[in-house]
Amino acid sequence: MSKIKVGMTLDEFIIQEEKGYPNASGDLSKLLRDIGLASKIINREVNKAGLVDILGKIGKENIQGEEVFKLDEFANDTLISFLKYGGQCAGVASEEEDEIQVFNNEEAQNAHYLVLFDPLDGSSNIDTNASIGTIFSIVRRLSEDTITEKDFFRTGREIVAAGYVLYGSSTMLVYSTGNGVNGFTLDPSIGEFCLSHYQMKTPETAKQFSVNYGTIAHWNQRLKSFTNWCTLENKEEGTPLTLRYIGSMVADFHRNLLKGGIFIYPASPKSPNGKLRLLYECIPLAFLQEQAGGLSTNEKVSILDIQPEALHQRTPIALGSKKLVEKFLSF
Ligand code: P6P
Repeated sequence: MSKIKVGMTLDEFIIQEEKGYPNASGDLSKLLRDIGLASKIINREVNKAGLVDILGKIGKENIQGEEVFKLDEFANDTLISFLKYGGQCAGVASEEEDEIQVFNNEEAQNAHYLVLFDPLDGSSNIDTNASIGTIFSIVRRLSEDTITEKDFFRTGREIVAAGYVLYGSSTMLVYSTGNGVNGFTLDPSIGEFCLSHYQMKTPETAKQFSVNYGTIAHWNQRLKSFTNWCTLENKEEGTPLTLRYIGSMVADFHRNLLKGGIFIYPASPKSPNGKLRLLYECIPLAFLQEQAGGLSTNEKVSILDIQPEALHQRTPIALGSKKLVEKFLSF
């Protein structure tokens, strides 16, 4: 009888899960705990953002050409600090860092894992109190030799774990190590993430879709035909669907993961590879989506089969309920 029960803490869950792998060193478990701890610190600042001088922009742009908010920088620095000194991580790739960060401190010398993350996705929503999130994926370093970008350029089939933290009406950590997706809700009264969503599965079909209609002028025919299908009155097809678009990928993704749906961010003439980053946004969320029974695509292949070639490369993406992604690809 599994000792997994709703309400157990993240640490207790990880210990129980680890028992299923007698040869596990426990390093990945410790790394997941470090990420959980860093996210609690980030959560504390996100939750009081309106009260202290941590809102607003810092007057610089990141390599993406996007305005950097104070909370972006705080989240990035917090994650790097916990990972650098946690002893399980040998280096990181961050949306906020131009280059990979290889750790040379003593604690990181024997670390086997690398972490790729978007420290605070949805920054443009920070000042309006909409949900934002941290997205991460974990890979093993290729060898004990010097770490290079190639160690980070891994397909979604090679990652060891992926997850996100959603700073919303409640704060949730959702992750997978390849054996299903589990969600933990932060209980502020004890400061612990507690299991609230065991073995999350995305419904095969659903009544909602998520796309920014403001970019319709640049859509390809497939997206125009699919969204037209979504809005038709057709009982047999189960349409029309409801449009839900928050503009914060983690929040849109999390809703679809739970309720079913499809999220689409297409390519456009301005962004021929779309806006969202492959390594630390699309691959981790596609990994979770496929672990939860859904599908992901760049309109040619699964997001998990794209071979990364550049640290901040972007990709068009559609992911969500299996039948809705299949319908999208059928046009
Ligand atoms: P648009 C937030 O800035 C983000 O990177 C994702 O979280 C979100 O899905 C997307 O951009 C929204 O982009 O162009 O619709 O505002």
